[in-house]
Amino acid sequence: MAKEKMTPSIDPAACYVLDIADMMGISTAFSRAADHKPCTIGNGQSGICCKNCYMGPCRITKDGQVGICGATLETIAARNLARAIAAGAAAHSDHGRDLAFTLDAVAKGEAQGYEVRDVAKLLAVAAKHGIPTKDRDLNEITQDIATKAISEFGQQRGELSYVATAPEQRQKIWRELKVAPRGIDREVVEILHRTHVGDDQDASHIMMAAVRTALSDGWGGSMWATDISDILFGTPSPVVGQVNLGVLKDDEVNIIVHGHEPTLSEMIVTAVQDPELIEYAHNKGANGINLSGICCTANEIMMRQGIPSAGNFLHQELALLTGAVEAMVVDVQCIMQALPSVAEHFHTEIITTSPKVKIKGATHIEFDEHHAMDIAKQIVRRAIDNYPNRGKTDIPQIRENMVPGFSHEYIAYMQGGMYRASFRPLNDAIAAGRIRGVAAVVGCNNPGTTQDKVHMDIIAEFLKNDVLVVSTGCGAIAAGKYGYLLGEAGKEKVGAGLREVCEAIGIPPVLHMGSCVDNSRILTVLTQMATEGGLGDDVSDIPAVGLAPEWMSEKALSIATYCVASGAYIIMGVRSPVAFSEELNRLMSEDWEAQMGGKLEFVPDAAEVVRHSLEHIDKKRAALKLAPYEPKRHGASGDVPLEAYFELPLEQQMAELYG
Ligand code: BF8
Repeated sequence: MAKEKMTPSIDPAACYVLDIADMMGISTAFSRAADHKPCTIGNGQSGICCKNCYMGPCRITKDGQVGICGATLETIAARNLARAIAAGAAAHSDHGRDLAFTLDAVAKGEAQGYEVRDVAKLLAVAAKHGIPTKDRDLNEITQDIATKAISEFGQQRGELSYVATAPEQRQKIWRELKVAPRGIDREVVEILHRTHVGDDQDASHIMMAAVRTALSDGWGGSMWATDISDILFGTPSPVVGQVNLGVLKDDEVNIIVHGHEPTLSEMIVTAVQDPELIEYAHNKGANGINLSGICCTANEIMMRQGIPSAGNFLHQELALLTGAVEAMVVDVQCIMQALPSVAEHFHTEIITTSPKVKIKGATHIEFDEHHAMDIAKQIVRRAIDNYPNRGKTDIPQIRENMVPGFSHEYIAYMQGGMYRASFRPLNDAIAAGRIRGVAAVVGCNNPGTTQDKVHMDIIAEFLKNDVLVVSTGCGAIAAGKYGYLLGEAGKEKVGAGLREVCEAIGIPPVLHMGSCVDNSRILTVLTQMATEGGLGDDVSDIPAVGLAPEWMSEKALSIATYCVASGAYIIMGVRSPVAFSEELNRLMSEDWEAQMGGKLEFVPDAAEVVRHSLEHIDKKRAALKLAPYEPKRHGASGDVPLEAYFELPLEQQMAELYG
């Protein structure tokens, strides 16, 4: 049967550039996905495949069949999923490790161009890990934090120290289930061991080990990555930025940084402001140097420096198709191997920089934190040298303003200022029903589904239903493209109660909280909401859900699993990697909910996702004995002209004021 033609994207900038690709006969992830016939065994739709040893591979296409070693459907499904979670946890955590090495080099005075930019954060992180700060030199504290972080990767026994920062009830659950992570590398290695032929054969036992590995990411590697990035580059607070392909400039040298780690990209941010390099660009006929980002590197430098984002994951090839990019500088994760073959139609140079990532056809300039600024300048100079080679350009003039930068510290600050920072107003607004609940809509783009559509359909419904949305990763970039990251996100778009809160505090209805490793910030927010009081004692009590509607990476599976283990209801879209194993799906929903209060489900349809989410939020509200959510109950305050307000009966005036 012919494959039904899917609309590739709801983003007009993407569609504009895809027409260019069509005209030039250049393939992109969109066209390759349309032509591709997915292996239904490999994606779990019509069976499952085990290739963990060389007696097979064994294809299991119905329940009751077993592999050559006797492995059952659910064991094979659990092994495959556990390996994917371990790979995702490894990627996030290795990112955290590299930041720890950079911090270590800073403490030793060996990291050219880096410094501790956020002393308050340094002291807060030290306090979290029991590192003394009183009367100590900042360098000594920095060294102790770096040493502590590095040691947690190789730690063999005990618990990661962030475990003790989770709500007490949560810690108890983890200890009872024996899933409190011991050491970051140890948990990843153990999954590889357990899933080797002839080892762990019990699906639920394998998945509990996967839970511990995912927790070593969320409450370990990723949390370290976020905290150390804040120490080195500053804790984000709201800044004005811009997003979409229209941020590229026709008359300037365009450099795009793409990938994940902020270490090199932050140096490039500094290098492009160097007067000598700007002068050099002028000498080559350009009006300046224009830096932008793609994927989570974009989020890192957008959140802190307001550097524009050229788009999310599926924009990486599209940016090159404008013909206006002199250099795309990549580090790790989410980088398509197709980039050099798209770039070869233009003058663009793809530059790999990580010792871990090389791509045939790309130039490799290896990053080293000890000489970071020299390397950053070398890359910028190279891009400028490439400017005269530019041919015809075609940049869609489509861009949107956005306000990212909602770190958990800023969210607390915005609710009470420097002296009364707290989560009390948010908890109160949820308790009063002004805000029905909170949803984290995060994750990737996936060309298996129309780009940004499910993200946007879900966000639109949540906002109408007074659900406050937080976002990270490529989902946050998507929200930015359609204007949801602005305070003026539209009266008709946002329910009256939620709008009242957003207008009173002065925030957008969707809060951009950062990159994918910054999902650890969401864990911290949930912890602070749980400990603030009024919404139960644990993350699992809060009327909240987490969604990754267009996910594609193994990291997303790790994030989902650590969020479930932290007590959240998580729904992932696109398709289930374990669809064929009813037993494993039941285990991750029913069993995990009974054991950990959180559950994981795969639901591709946006309307279904919203229905499940709102039902869950209302169920949690009822369990907390909060008033049932009523859409029209709140929100008239800003809409009643003052004279009209005073004409209201006193009772109603009070209701307008206090809910
Ligand atoms: O780091 S960049 S595609 S994997 S969401 Fe997804 Fe986007 Fe990749 Fe997470 Ni971030």
